[in-house]
Amino acid sequence: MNINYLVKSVIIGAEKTGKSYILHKLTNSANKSAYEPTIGVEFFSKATQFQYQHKQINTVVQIWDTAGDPRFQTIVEAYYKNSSVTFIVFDVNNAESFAKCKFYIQNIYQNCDQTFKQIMLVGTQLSDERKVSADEAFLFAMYHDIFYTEVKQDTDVELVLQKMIKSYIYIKLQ
Ligand SMILES: Nc1nc2c(ncn2[C@@H]2O[C@H](COP(=O)(O)OP(=O)(O)OP(=O)(O)O)[C@@H](O)[C@H]2O)c(=O)[nH]1
Ligand SMILES: [Mg+2]
Repeated sequence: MNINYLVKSVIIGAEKTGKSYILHKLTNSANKSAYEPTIGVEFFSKATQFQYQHKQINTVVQIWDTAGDPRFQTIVEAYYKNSSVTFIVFDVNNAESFAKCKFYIQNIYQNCDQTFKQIMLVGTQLSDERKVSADEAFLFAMYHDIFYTEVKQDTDVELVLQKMIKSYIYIKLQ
């Protein structure tokens, strides 16, 4: 039996943490090596399939890529209010970007309907000097009852996406 889903998701986080980079990698679209900040929001879409409880699950995941620039915060908020799955990205080499995750989580919990909402904290590593340990990020995620994963250049980001979609669908099917 095939089950088809459309999943709305959003990727948020401080400026220059690798959000657009992840989405270009996921959708195999050309990414410029020089940093180009996202202006407002940009749309990506990814079809992904997996087996789940002996069923073939076909999903189209809509992903809104958002600007980390605080000038766009109001616009960005409208998008995460309407998404079922939220990825909060920070750079493990940038302590400020990690501190900002607390703001995002509180903002989501205060302003969004929690029904069927899944949140994943994603740590990227854009340089060599680590400022946030995996333990610290993991404990932070556990405290807020959300998932944590780290992505490096060789990480298969489609598997990360699938992991999240699976947990979302599992909750929906209960
Ligand atoms: N070496 C390396 N560079 C990366 C990686 N991910 C992103 N970058 C680079 O880091 C820079 C910032 O990435 P973006 O993905 O544009 O950042 P962003 O989070 O979308 O930033 P805003 O749109 O301003 O919020 C770009 O120059 C990327 O090429 C990575 O895994 N490894
Ligand atoms: Mg961007």
